[in-house]
Amino acid sequence: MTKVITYGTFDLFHEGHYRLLQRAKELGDYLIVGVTTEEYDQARGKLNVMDSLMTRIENVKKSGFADEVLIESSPGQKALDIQKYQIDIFTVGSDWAGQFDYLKEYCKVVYLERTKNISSTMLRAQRASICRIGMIGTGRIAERFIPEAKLVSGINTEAVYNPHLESGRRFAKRWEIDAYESLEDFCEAVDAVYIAAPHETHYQYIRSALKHGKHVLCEKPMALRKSQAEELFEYAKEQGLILFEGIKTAYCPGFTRLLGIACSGMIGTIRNVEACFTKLENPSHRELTDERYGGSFTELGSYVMLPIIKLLGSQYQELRFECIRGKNGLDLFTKAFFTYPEGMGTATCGLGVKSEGRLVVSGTLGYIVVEAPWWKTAYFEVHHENPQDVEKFSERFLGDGLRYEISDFLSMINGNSRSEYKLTRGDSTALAGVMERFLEVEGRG
Ligand code: C2G
Repeated sequence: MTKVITYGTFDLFHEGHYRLLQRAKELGDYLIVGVTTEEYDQARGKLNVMDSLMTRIENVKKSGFADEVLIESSPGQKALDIQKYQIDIFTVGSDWAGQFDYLKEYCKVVYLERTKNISSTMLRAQRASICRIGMIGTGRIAERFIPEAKLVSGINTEAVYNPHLESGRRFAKRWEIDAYESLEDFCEAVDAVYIAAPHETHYQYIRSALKHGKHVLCEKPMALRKSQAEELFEYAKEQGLILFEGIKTAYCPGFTRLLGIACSGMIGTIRNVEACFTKLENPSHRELTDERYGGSFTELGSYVMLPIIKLLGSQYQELRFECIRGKNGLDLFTKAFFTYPEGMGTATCGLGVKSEGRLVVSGTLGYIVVEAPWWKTAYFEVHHENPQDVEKFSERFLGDGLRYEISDFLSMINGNSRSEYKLTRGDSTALAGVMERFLEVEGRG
């Protein structure tokens, strides 16, 4: 008797799950299915699981393919189960291709092609449908999006669009999704759009997606003019659609906890916020060659401005910039100075100069210090006058961190507005206004 085993969350049970179990059973005579526990999903960073473990087990059983169901509650369990149950074949969908090759030591490993275009037919009875998301852009950040989106239950990446059709086709083949040659067809195939294209194309792509009635998650900087940001948010509101700016720091648990503590009075009144983020970039990359929209501030400014805008607001009295520029005039290292009635902020970023990436929030009773990579906040300290009096805080930050913004984006789409406060339309509009000012001052407006 050939024994087969597979594992999954099986949340919001859909065709992809059904077909996986069907083909898994066909691989042998006896199929064991491991269903993940809430705790294990938490630990491996799978977010937004809607159905309880019992519901997910029931749905697997109802499929009729499982001869036995067990629960998966820890990372090392697969190898132990395979030995304990004398398994011949381990199988899982091809979105995991290569990631379970270590199990070849114990049994045959088979990756079954994942199912594309999950419709909601099987989900009619479910209280939440699967959100089909498409990506505009196929660059480095786009490459990071798909593995992160896979760990957010309830969302399926189905499509990609790139005006350079060959790039789109190559990306689609690599990630087993569909490439579209027209933006219209692309929009028709999805419920929401993730924009990871060059900065200056964001405005048009957001407008097109909203016009097609699609929710939008757009990489930062979402807009390079305040009026554009205001117009886009207004248009999204009129259409009853969600428009999110993707600054992953804003949605990560550690950063939101830091903001809560900073505003709790624990460090008194906030007087100064200093954030620094530098990343030495290859001089041949777009960030340092695009003389209109390249440079440090358009690339990293959204991150280093975020804590200032979130903690001191957008009603600054003065704003000025100091830059070190390269031969082509692009800013290699930039400081933005914000002056408020009772506080100040300094946002420092650089692609051509390396510095200590630190965030310091200073108050009348103490200060918060976050070492690099503070933009992926996982640990921070609260210091007071007495150097012995230090409080330490840590929050998990998993993977590339895009899953947090994707999870919040999805919950907003599903009508749960509890995440809105993390990055409001006011925040994004203020950030666009600073970008606009910077480009004006640089003569690139
Ligand atoms: N699947 C698929 N097609 C889809 C979606 C999922 O074939 N459109 C497959 C997955 O590859 C997996 C199974 O269905 O083999 C269950 O998917 P999930 O519930 O998303 O489980 P996952 O998070 O992929 O966990 O330890 C758990 C395993 O690592 C799989």
